Amino acid sequence: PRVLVFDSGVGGLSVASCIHQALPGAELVYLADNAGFPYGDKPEQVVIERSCGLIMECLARWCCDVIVIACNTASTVALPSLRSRTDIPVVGVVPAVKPAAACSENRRIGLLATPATVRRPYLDDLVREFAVDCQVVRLGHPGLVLWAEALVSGAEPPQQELDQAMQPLREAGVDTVVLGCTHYPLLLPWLRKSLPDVRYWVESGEAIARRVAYWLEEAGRLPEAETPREAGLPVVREACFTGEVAPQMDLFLAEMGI
Ligand code: DGN
Repeated sequence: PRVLVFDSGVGGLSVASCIHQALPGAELVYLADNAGFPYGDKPEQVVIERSCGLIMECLARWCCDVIVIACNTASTVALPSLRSRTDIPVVGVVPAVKPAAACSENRRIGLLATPATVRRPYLDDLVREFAVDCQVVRLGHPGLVLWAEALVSGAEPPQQELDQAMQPLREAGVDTVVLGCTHYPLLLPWLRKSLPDVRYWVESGEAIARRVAYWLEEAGRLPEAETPREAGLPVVREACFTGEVAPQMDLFLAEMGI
């Protein structure tokens, strides 16, 4: 089976890595619109047109069994349009508010996402539905996604600036943080330093991997649990970037275990 994983940049690799761990027998095609990065400050219509257009082009080249929009920002706006253009199951990401509410002991949750995602009304619905008894501090920071992307070129995130940005979450004393952007798991070592009292860091990758497994099973394409990949076959069958790629990308992929 083959799974198409899409993001505006390298953030979706955090999701690809979870899919690979859960389904080592599945082949991944990674598509990144890094020429259009970042999506967080683009008008909705632009995000819809770019992401759907690119995914459809990629599907014309690679037959895939499931499509994953591994980008919260695109998932919030592009899912209906993409689903109307293809019969292939599409899995989107939503910030993991529900699992976070299940973890939090002091009922104080921080939600980190792009400025676009924290503004979307569906987030209010998620909080109302799953975390109504929690104080949810939303932080839409434009820098985080850029720092995560710069990791590919070997640039360390500026810890002091990050510490400053996390101040509202520290002040609120949150014990749980939702990583509501697929780039953010890449920043975890630095985020942990900034917020040492946080006990639970919740991302969406594992839930997405389960959803992918569900659709593969529905299609009778689920690889057997212990199917090892054939030796020598790359996990990412093809990595398509719309823009320039840092020379260290291969190394970065290897570090992520994909
Ligand atoms: N990885 C994308 C997300 O989950 O929202 C980043 C969006 C962006 O390009 N800013």
